Amino acid sequence: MIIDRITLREIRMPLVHFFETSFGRTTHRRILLVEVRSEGAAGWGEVTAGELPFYNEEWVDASWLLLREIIGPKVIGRQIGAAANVSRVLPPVRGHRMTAGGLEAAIWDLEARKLGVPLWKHIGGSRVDVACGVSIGIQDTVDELLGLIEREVTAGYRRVKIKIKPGWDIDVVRRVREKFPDVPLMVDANSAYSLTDADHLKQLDAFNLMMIEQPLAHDDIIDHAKLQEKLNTAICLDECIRCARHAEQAIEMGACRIINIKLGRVGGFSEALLVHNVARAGGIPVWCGGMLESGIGRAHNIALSTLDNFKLPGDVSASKRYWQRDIIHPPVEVLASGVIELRETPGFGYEIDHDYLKTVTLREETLG
Ligand code: OSB
Ligand code: MG
Repeated sequence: MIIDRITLREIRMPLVHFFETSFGRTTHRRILLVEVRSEGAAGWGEVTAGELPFYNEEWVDASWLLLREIIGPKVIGRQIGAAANVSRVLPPVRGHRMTAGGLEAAIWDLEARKLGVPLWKHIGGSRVDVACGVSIGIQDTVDELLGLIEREVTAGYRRVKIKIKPGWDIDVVRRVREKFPDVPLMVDANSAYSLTDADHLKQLDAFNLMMIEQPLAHDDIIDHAKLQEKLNTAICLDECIRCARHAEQAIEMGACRIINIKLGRVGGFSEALLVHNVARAGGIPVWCGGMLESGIGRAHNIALSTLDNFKLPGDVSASKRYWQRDIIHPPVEVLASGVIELRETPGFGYEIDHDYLKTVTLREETLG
């Protein structure tokens, strides 16, 4: 394939409900979208970086520059081969995997559309529906949190994840468990603790949690291995796993029993497939993480979740939990049984609502 043009668009949309993690509260999302064009066909991807470099080192403004100045020019007008090989033709940028991953995902979408097949089949997925969980942020009060959990469980979601941080952890989980003794429940700390908190975190063993996600530093697999030895609850790594080699090392060290795969964090579908395969070979189940995506990134996550080792419900939920109106049509919907059904439409499977997209676009630039 030869990429003729790349169009970058930055959109801004308010979240239906604020989302708070241990590193801060988000009320609006600024999202960078990547459209690639080749011989009249289009493919779309989403850069999952946040507005500020707090989840990892990436952020929207840096991603825009990197795509415009460094990555885009290396791709436009060149024979790039198959989508599976794109990472090999990109310049050797260290890190910034979400940025490259947004472009890589767009090229997979383009290739699937050119072949006339749904993206999920094109990457080798086999599930015809995917199980959904919800990620619920830190709230102002525990009562508000309990109300939100009630609503999501009633809607059919198959597991609940709540965000924790020092001061919003053991007592909150205790109250959630009192009200919902049987709900499949997990917590995500987004690196808010250190190994010296091991005894404190050990108290979470009392609540029959499915897992505790990324309790320690974003780049520290070794300390997670030490912590996992002390906990009965499974550790799930998110931030730490940026490539398949990290997954191999984490598994070898016993740093986790579950892995969250985020398409952007690992740099796109090719690396996500490798992480998936490494985990499967090590007997480690995976699930698909989310980054408060618009419909485009959401649809890519749904496709990824059809791979066979995605054995646990992911943070892939309905558009309406995030957006009053999504930029895709139809919006992503979750059935009362807690699943999203896959579509047969070529590519990522949904239409782009171009009219609405225009109204939320802050800037747009075409390269090539
Ligand atoms: O750690 O999984 C995370 C959102 C922003 C940054 C990090 C994370 C999250 C989520 C939200 O948990 C998942 C979603 O609903 O998209
Ligand atoms: Mg996480």
